[in-house]
Amino acid sequence: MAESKEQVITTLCASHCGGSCLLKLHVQDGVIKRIETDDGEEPQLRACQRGRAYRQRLYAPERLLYPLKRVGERGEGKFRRISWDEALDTVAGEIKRVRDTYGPASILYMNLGGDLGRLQTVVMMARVLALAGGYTEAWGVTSFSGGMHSDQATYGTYYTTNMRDDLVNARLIILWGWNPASTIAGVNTGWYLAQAREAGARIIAVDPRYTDSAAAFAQQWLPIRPGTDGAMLLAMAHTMISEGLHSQAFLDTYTIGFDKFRDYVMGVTDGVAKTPQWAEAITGVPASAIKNLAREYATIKPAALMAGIAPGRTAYGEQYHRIANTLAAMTGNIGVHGGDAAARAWESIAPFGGYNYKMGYILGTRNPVNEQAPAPPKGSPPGYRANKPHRNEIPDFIEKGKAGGYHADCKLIAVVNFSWLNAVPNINRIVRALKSGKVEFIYVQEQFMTPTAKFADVILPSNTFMERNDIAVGAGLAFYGYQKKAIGPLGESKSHFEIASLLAERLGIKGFSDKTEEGWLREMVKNSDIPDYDQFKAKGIYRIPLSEPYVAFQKQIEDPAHNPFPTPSGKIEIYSQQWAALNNPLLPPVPTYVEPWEGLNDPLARKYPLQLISSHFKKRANNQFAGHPWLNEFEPQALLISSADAQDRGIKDGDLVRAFNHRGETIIPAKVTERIMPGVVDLPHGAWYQPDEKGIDRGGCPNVLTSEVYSPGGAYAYNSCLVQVARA
Ligand SMILES: Nc1nc2c(c(=O)[nH]1)N[C@H]1C(S)=C(S)[C@@H](COP(=O)(O)OP(=O)(O)OC[C@H]3O[C@@H](n4cnc5c(=O)[nH]c(N)nc54)[C@H](O)[C@@H]3O)O[C@H]1N2
Ligand SMILES: Nc1nc2c(c(=O)[nH]1)N[C@H]1C(S)=C(S)[C@@H](COP(=O)(O)OP(=O)(O)OC[C@H]3O[C@@H](n4cnc5c(=O)[nH]c(N)nc54)[C@H](O)[C@@H]3O)O[C@H]1N2
Ligand SMILES: [Mo]
Repeated sequence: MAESKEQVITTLCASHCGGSCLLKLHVQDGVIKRIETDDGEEPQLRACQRGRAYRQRLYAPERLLYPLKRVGERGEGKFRRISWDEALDTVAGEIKRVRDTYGPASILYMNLGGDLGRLQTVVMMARVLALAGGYTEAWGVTSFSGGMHSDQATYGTYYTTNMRDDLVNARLIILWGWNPASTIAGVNTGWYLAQAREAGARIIAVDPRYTDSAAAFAQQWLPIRPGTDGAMLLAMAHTMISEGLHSQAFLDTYTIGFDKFRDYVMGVTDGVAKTPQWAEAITGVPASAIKNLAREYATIKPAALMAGIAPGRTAYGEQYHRIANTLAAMTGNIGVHGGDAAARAWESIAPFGGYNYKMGYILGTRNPVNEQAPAPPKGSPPGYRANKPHRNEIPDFIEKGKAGGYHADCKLIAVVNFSWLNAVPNINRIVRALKSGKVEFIYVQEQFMTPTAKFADVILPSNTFMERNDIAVGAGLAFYGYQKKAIGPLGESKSHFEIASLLAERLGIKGFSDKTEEGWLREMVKNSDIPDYDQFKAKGIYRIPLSEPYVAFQKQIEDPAHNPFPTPSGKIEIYSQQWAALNNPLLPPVPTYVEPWEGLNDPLARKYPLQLISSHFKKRANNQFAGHPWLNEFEPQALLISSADAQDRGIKDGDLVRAFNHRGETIIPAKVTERIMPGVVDLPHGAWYQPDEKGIDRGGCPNVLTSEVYSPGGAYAYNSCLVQVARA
């Protein structure tokens, strides 16, 4: 038989790094033979190694291609293949049974990432469950609850960042816990940093690790103890105020509450002046370096303080973000080209992004269970509602239910796009709850046999973005991408839209959808900035024409009389009126450094003296690509430990070590390096939890060590975690 001609399909890799990068899929006879990326005119939308190596994820022998039913114990991972009919009848039957016996609030929907498209997302199953009567959902955004809560308090909105191409206009860029060379942070961010550097910008990294971004772009690295960033930023404010470097005119025009903040910084309020010496003792950063950075940030204009979200994933992480916001105001860097509002620096997905794409998730729907509780007071953490447990509280909710004061008993769990037993703190606690026998039915929609999928009663196989149609939006730059179906689905795997439609049918839901997959995409395009659907589909990319890089709050700054900030006062709220009304002493309305738990002053530090952070890893997108042979060869999972700490413990590079605390233990090789500060160890997040027969993790999963205690603003405190390390 003659071979058919090769076709090249342009699509977007909207994987859960949030990159949105262009891929060119070479397809022949229904098989993707080769993947390339953008090699056209600049600015390209160039993909990283993960997108280019996607074939090994797509065609992995481990892909789940058929529905499965559990035959062993929960968690054991023993399944048999069943038909789609049996799988759908079972899942729909269990949803009905649990809803009718216990009420819809007994159905818990656990969902998170996957691909960042507009149609083939977790919204599909949410719609099914909502139309079937409702469901319980968890609150708390793993990535940046702290940053979202703080942005909302200070600026009254989540749309707070400039487009990434505006970085080339900055004269100073501070990479504060921000490492786009690995985390992408929107396609091409590294390229814009490189251009800024070439144009003479000064670039400084404040990070416990000497990151790839620091190595490639920065002139200076300031190592800082995790969770202490607020203290250093306060000391920078102290220097600016003491030396009269702050922009009083900006503060007078656009903000409220600076006087209260100044009193706190100078020690008028609590008798403690937040001097650089004060901060040196807390942060480990020399007072002279803090002073220098304060002077540079106040005098080099424009300056972009890129406030990463990892320092916000700590105990009281929302305070770090609030103080960073305040410094951006003190230096007048908000609403101007080359500046930045110093809001959370990773928010590429609309509707969280800086740029407000005119395209929604149009298949979303209201959840009746949610609405049974009163609307939360303004200023509450994002997603909070009285009848929603925080995602970290789910094990407690499962074990205690109504008897423990929760709104329901948890009887059925639907898991979609969520590697729960890798992604959430204190996995041993979750495993205990899942083995408690309280939950009657669990189904998981997955592409791979994750540690979570092993706990399923039924697994529904979802396909990848190359096997279905979807649309994704740009991250950091203004464009849309059509994710065209390039090949037929592998095995019997199905798209999120198909699975949800089939379940809706079996549940007797009318009005799930009156359109085909393509019909919905057309509808989305109709409501967007894209002029023509068919052209867009054929081309794969639509760039929104902008005469200059989008800058957040430009209107508010240029013409404040007609453009108030969407806060209660209409100004940037250094003093948050909403937080004042919440009256929670742990959420002070004036940006404050609150001593974190599991920091070096915690008594626990005597037993577990090292601070563990878990960075996002270059070769994975969270838990995705974890088993990818090429990427694993490129950089295997290891515990990063400083030479000094390794020497103290007799650890050599490559030795197997135990990292442990009172919550759990993991055994993995050590990577001894000068690229992490003494006192801190890094176990990159996303490696799969692999318990041995004693329950000790052998996969190098940091969440057997992290704590489920969350910050008052809802932030997951992954980076506030004390451990000890020893040779295994
Ligand atoms: N390749 C890749 N890219 C990704 C992802 C991925 O898994 N892989 N995940 C995506 C997702 S979902 C998200 S939310 C983002 C996450 O993006 P980030 O949160 O920005 O990523 P991290 O690597 O966790 O942290 C960034 C840097 O902060 C440092 N850091 C950690 N704790 C502290 C601290 O307390 N203070 C200071 N100053 N620095 C600290 C780390 O050493 C690291 O270099 O990345 C996205 N991009
Ligand atoms: N210790 C520690 N833990 C962390 C973090 C940390 O910094 N430190 N970061 C946290 C953050 S910011 C996040 S966002 C979470 C991420 O946690 P998750 O959202 O759980 O991470 P993903 O890897 O996106 O998991 C999605 C899962 O859905 C499956 N899947 C099912 N259907 C599809 C599909 O159609 N497409 C795709 N692509 N996948 C599908 C994938 O195979 C994968 O197992 O982890 C959090 N966990
Ligand atoms: Mo995230």
